[in-house]
Amino acid sequence: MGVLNVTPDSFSDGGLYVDPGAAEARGLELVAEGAHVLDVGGESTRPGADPVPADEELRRVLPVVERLAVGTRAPVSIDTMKSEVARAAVEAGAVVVNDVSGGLADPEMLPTIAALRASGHDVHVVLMHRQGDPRTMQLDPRYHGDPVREVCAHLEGRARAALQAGIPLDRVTLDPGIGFGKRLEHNLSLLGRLQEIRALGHPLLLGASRKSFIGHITGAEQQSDFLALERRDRPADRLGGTAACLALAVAGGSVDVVRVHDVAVMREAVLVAQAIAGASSGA
Ligand code: HH2
Repeated sequence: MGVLNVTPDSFSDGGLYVDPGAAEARGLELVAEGAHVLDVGGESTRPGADPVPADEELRRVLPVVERLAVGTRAPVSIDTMKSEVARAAVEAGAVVVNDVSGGLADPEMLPTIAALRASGHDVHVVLMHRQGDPRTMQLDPRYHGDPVREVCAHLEGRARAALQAGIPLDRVTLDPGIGFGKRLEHNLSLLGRLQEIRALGHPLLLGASRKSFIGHITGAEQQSDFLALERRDRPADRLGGTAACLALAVAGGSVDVVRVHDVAVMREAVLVAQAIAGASSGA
């Protein structure tokens, strides 16, 4: 899944694709690099981000969804927490709704997806775990016990809510929400135990691309000498860390979709990891 943020303020690519023509060109580039799905988002969810009104989000994403739905064979996903945006995007050609609030931010989200499905749109939904909202989620994230078990229990509940709203379980993908209300140790536990979340029986999506926990591990943020300034920790430079996460997750057989900004490089990482895992399992 290639990331296409049509926002002025996303943490790693904000402002690059606000013009619909530039966004369309980037979408086509991501597909050429090997993306199977394009995830279009009009509201940043980075820590500290302010919410965007629905009319502004629609103004950003709709022209891009419309263009890509006709301009490429890759399915288009809409990254939104608002049912109004999800509905308009699906009517414009999107076939996946990626909701980082797991359907909780807007009580109409799951019923809207069910209604769209009933009217003939075979919409899939991605339900992600997060704790808190973007403005506050990284201030002091805590889990009462085992964070992985808490995330599993939460996601199981969200999948049940989707089913109750009328969305079949085979159309629900789950996501542990790396970086959303999680400290480094929480992210690492989740990344190391993805198979426990995958055991819930749903496809699993992983969004680790360029995220700040990578910079925390590599230590670039703490270095203060001149060279470190040259090598400062910029999100677009977290390629090696992103590739390591993806390779381990894919080789462990526990993820089905990886959401990435750097499709060509991550495609290589995934293919090599899969080949090694396949050879060592005799497949
Ligand atoms: N992460 C981001 C946005 N959407 N969706 C899912 N399912 N999983 C994720 O981990 C996820 C997501 C944050 O990354 P990005 O879109 O690059 O940044 P921003 O939210 O600042 O636009």
